[in-house]
Amino acid sequence: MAASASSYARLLRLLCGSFSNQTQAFENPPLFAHILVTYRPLPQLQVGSLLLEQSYAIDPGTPYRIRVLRPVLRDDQILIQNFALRDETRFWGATQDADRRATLQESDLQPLPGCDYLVREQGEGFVGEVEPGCRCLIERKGATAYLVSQFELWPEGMRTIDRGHHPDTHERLWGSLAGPFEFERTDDHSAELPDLWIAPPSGGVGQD
Ligand code: CYC
Repeated sequence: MAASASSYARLLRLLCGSFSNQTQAFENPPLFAHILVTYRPLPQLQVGSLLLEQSYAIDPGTPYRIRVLRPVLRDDQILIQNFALRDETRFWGATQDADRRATLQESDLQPLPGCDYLVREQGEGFVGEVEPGCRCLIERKGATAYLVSQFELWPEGMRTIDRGHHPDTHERLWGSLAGPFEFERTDDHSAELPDLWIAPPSGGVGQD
């Protein structure tokens, strides 16, 4: 199904929030660590740019993953581009610090080729997976792996599963053994989205 500007805006709104898997982590230690995930808009960057931090709840100021994610609408398909950050420690904790967030510039972004996410609407939410081709290569603990990843997002929460596989043997090298991380939404930051990013297209009728 072709995506529209209104579904693009809905994805941005649903992503902009804070999420926690506290329930899952408390019910299933030690299979699931307690993880916090926050996405917040970066209005000074290109349309759709969101700062993402993932951290352990015991140490929220030291994210194990900080990225810029940028949903884009291209040829009626929603993609999410993923970027790493140059000297990323400068931005640790910036999802909770508006002043520091405002210093992040387009020149701080490093594209992660092969790591675009393909997204489609499903019911009240969205589902997606990393683009085909096994080209999203990640160096971790001295080994290169390609990413296999899926997510689901809906108004109350988010479910994600990320795994790294060996490029030749396809053996799983890292990632959850016990299935997806189940996050509940704990906060909504969509009010911080610039109006221009989520405005309905001008011209009205027939565009949607
Ligand atoms: C890596 N997770 C990645 C990568 C992508 C995503 C694209 C590879 C590129 C990168 O290094 O950033 C996931 N990107 C997404 C998702 C979307 C997207 C889901 C849609 C919104 O645009 N990931 C989890 C768990 C946690 C985890 C909570 C425990 C396993 O969702 C970890 N993801 C994780 C790790 C990496 C990763 C450890 C590798 C990053 C690295 O080692 O540098």
